[in-house]
Amino acid sequence: MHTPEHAELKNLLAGSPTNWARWGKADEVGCLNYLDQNAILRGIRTVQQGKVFTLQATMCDPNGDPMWPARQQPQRANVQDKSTYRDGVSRPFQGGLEYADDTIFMYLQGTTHYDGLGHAWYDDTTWNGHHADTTIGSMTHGGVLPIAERGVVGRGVLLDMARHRGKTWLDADETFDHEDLTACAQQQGVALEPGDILLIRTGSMRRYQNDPKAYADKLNEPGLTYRPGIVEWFDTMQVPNLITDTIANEVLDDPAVPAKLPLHAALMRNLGVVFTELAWLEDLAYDCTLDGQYSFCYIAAPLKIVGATGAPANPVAIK
Ligand code: UVW
Repeated sequence: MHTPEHAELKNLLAGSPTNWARWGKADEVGCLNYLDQNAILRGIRTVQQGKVFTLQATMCDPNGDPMWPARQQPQRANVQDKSTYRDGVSRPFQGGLEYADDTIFMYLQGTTHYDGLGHAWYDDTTWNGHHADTTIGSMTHGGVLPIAERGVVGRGVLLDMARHRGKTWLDADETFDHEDLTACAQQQGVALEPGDILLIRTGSMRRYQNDPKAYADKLNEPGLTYRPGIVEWFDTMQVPNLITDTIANEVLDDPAVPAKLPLHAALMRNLGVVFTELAWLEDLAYDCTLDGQYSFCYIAAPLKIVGATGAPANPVAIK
C-alpha cells in the first residue's frame, strides 16, 4: 500500500541533534549508555533514609485504568480457584494443597511501561537509522528486550510541575518546556545534573481518578511540548530515561506545533531517550514535599518479552 508523504516532522526536526551510531549501529538502548558504573553509584549514593516508593500505576482497577484510547484496559481472569475445586474441575495435590491461577490479556503499553526505542518512527526509519520494516510482526531492532536485559539504575530527579504551578494537577492542554523544567528544579532546590533520570509529575493520575469519564471524553493531556532548544537541552543534559505520569510523556495536541507527538520523534527516535509512561508519582511527590529531597536512586526494568514494542514495569525510587 502507498504511504502518503508527511514531511512535517522531517522539516520540524531538520538540523536537530541525533545520537545515531554514537554507541554503534547495533545499539538498542540509546541514552541508557549514559548510565555507566559511576552513574549507577551516583544514584545509589542518594539513598539516605531507607524509604521506598513503587511507581507503577495500579492495573485492572474496577474503575478503569488511564491509557491511550486505542488501547483497552488489561483483562485479568481467574482460570483456577476454590470454585474450580468445588466443581471438580481442579483436583488437590496429594496431601491436600490447592492453588489459584490467573491469566491476563493486555496491551503492553496498557499500564506503566517502558517503550523500546523502535516504538515510534517517521520517514520509514527508526532509532539508529534502522528501517521501519524491523517493526513488522516482531521487533527485530529497537524492541524493549535489550532495555529489559540491561535494567535502569541511576540518580532520579522528580520535577513536580503541578506543584510548581500551584495546582493539584495541570489542565489537560497545559504545556511546559525545558525552561519550565529548569525553573521548577530551581524552585525545588534540586540541581539537575547530566545523566539524571528525569521524572515529571503533572498530576494527571489524580485528574484521572477524580473523573475518569471527563478524562477520556476530551482526551488531551498536559505535558512537555516541542519548542526550539528542547532537543538540544535533552542532549546536553544526557537524559537517559524520561518518566511521566501521562500517556505519552508529551502533550497530545499543541496547536502551535505542526506535527503530533514530535518528542517521540525527536527524543526517542533521534536521541535515544528511553520513554516510560503512565507512572504513579503521587506518593513519591507527596513525600518530596515533606522532606524536600527530590533526588533518589531510581531502579527499573521492564518485563523481558521477545519481540515486544514495550513492556510493563514497576519502577522503584529509594531515598
Ligand atoms: C503512543 O504515544 C502512541 O504510545 P506510547 O504512549 O506508548 O508512547
